[in-house]
Order: sequence, then structure tokens, then C-alpha cells
Amino acid sequence: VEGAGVPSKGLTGQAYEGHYFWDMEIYLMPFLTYTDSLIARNLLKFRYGMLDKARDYAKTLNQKGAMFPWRTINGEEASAYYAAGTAQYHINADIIYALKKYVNTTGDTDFLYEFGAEMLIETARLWSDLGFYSERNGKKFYIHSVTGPDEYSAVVNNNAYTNLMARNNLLFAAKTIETVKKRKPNLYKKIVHKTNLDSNDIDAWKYAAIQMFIPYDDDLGIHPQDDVFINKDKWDFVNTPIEKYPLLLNYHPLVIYRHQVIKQADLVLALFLLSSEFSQDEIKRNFEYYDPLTTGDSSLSVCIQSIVAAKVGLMDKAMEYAKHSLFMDLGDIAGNAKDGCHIASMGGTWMLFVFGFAGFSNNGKVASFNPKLPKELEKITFQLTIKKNLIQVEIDQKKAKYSLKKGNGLEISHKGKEYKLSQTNKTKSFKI
Ligand code: IFM
Repeated sequence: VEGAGVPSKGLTGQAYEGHYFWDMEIYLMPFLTYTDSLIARNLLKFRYGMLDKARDYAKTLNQKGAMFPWRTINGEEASAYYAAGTAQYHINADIIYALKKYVNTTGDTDFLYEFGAEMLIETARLWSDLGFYSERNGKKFYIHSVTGPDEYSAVVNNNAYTNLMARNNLLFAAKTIETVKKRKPNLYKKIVHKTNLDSNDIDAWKYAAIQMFIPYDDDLGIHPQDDVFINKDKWDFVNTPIEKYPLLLNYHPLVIYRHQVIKQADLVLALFLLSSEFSQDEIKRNFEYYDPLTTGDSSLSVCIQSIVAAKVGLMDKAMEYAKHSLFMDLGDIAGNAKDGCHIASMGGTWMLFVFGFAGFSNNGKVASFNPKLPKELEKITFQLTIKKNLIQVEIDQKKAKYSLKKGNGLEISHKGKEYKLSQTNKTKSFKI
């Protein structure tokens, strides 16, 4: 289907009034990108169709570039409460993250150059205009007054997730536009004309990315969620009875905002999405700090917690979260399936098997697997399409098998060692 997106409840219920959120790009698109990339492409095109409105919206917010709405049905912002809505500037970087993954997985550079380039220019412009060089901290690039994925902290300075994702957005924009300039001079001229691109813009994006401030606390060895998060009092979980969850329905936001308490994976989501930017020790320390503070009051959380738990080898925890995610709608865990299914959690459930238990990652060149199966699972099997190669992955408690079902072949890696699947060597099996 062209010209339509996937609302956070799909077409299964009335909640959120059919509105689109980042659920589509961050939670659902990975599944679509690897299993039916034409739909993923259509969804990105659908966002591209909203670019003019996003340009207008940036003006409303006094910014350059484009600002995609946090919540929308027609391209206009429809959030009722700006602090947990509009202020989630990370939506821009989430869309670009999905675009980058789509292009790395499919090799569809035509889409990138024809539609993505413009989205990249405008989102990069937004970031470079929104942030500023702090006089107080070696001229680091700060981004103030934003809300990260965790809606239990709002309008904060230097949300680490946002800054990390914005950096990714800026660098991808710079790299793509430089490539267009070199390889497609005519298209480059057209884009420059359409977007009024200035030759200094690209350098400005790169410099903002280099100088991007990423909060880090030496004593704890973790990335604070934002400038003040770790200074707050911790939420009194011991004396909070189960019927008081979700907290947002039982406490005033101001009470929640002044505590270390997390609605949904925030920095922990960055540990997954941008995992190559963290050492394994950093991932572990951060996860161990944030996980006990996370209520999972949002259905977008447990799938990510499961993936990161698996990444750091906490398999019992990973399985516990996986069950929670799998039964979100099947078992009506959140108690609101009547209002519609949780599409993000469904996409997240697919992700936790593939990225979590199979330990899959894809840097655009090699499809890597690092399988760890919880003891309760006998076997998992799934298929992925990567650059026109269809591969089947089967993992049980003793072995992992990778088979090329279609295509000319691709590089895979199993537990850090690289192999080639090809027409003459279609299957690889390994003992675990
Ligand atoms: O997009 C989400 C948000 O992250 C948490 N509240 C619900 C929204 C729609 O699913």
C-alpha cells in the first residue's frame, strides 16, 4: 500500500485515533525491512510525503530545516501535551535511523538519493540549528529542552539517546550528500536548488557531530540519561504497590519527573540501536543501572530490555521480558488489548528473537550472528532478506545453521568469524 503509514495500533483499535508515532520506524520497520522491504520503502516514502509539513512545523518552532511531528495523522503535530509529545525531537533521528538501516539492508541507494537526501538535509539542519556550542564545556554541542523516549522525564537537557541519535543523523546526512555530490552531480545540483543547500552546511553538520556532548559519569561508568537524571532521588519502588502502575495514571507528572524512574527503555534503547558505539562493559554497566529503574509502563519497553539483557548474557531476564512482550496482546498483559494491539511490541517481539536471541547485527557488509538461546527455547527459526539474498537461520540448543535460499550469496559471521554463503556453498552449520 502506498501513501499510508502504520498507526501505533495498526487497524486493530481506536486508541491513539489512528495516529502515527516512532513506533513505525523504530519498532516495526526492522521486521519489514528484512522481510518485505517494499513495504518499508513505502513507509519511508510516506514520511517523505510529509516533509513539506515538517518544514513548516520547524518554522513554527523557530527552527531551520524540518521537524517531523511526534504524533500525527496528516503530517501536522497532534500531541495534546507538548512535554511528552512535541518535545520528542528524537523522532527526526528515528526516521533517519530507519532510512539508514533500510538502505544498508536493501542497497536501495536510488531511494536514498531521490528521497532520502532531502530528508537528511532538512533533519540535519534542524539538529545543527537546535543545538548550540556551550561556552562552559570545551565548546561541546549541547541539545537542550527535549524529551527522550522515556516519558517519565520531560523537557531535559542533553538526553543521551537524543544526542547519540542526532549525531548518527548528522553524520549520515553529511556522508550521503557528499556521495551524491561526487557520484550524481546533476542530482546534486537539483537538490542544492530545491533545498538552498549552502556549501558550509555539510561542514557544520560534521562539526556538530564531532562536538556532540554525550553525557558520561566517570564514577558510575555509565551514560546519564540526561544532565540531571542521576542527581534525582530514586523512586521508592519497594513501597509502590502493584496497583499503582502504570505510574502515569496514579501520580502527577511533576511527582514522577523529579525521580529516577523510567517508563520505557531510553538509554537502554540506544545501547541496542547504536550498539557498535559502546563497549560490552559499557553496555553491561548501563543496563544494570537503568534496568531496575524501568517500570515497563510502556509496551515499547520490555522487548528492548529483553534484547539488551541477552546482549549482556542475562538470559533468564531476557526470557522473562520476552514472554512479557510476546504475551502483550495474546495474554492481554497491559489489560487494554480491547483498545487495539500494540504494534510496536509485535515488531519488538520479532526483534528480540532476531537481534536478541540470535544476536543478529548488520553493518551493511556482513550479517553477524552471536546466538544465545534461553534454556526454555528448543529452537528458533526465521528468514531474512539482505541485498536480495534470502537466508534462513535455524538455532537450537546445540547448533546454528545458516542457509542461502535465494540470491548470489553474502558474507555472514558466526560468533565473530566470517564465512561466505554462496551458490556453491549454500549452508553453514556450527556447534554452539
Ligand atoms: O510512541 C509511543 C510512546 O513511545 C509511548 N506512549 C505510546 C506511544 C504510541 O504507542
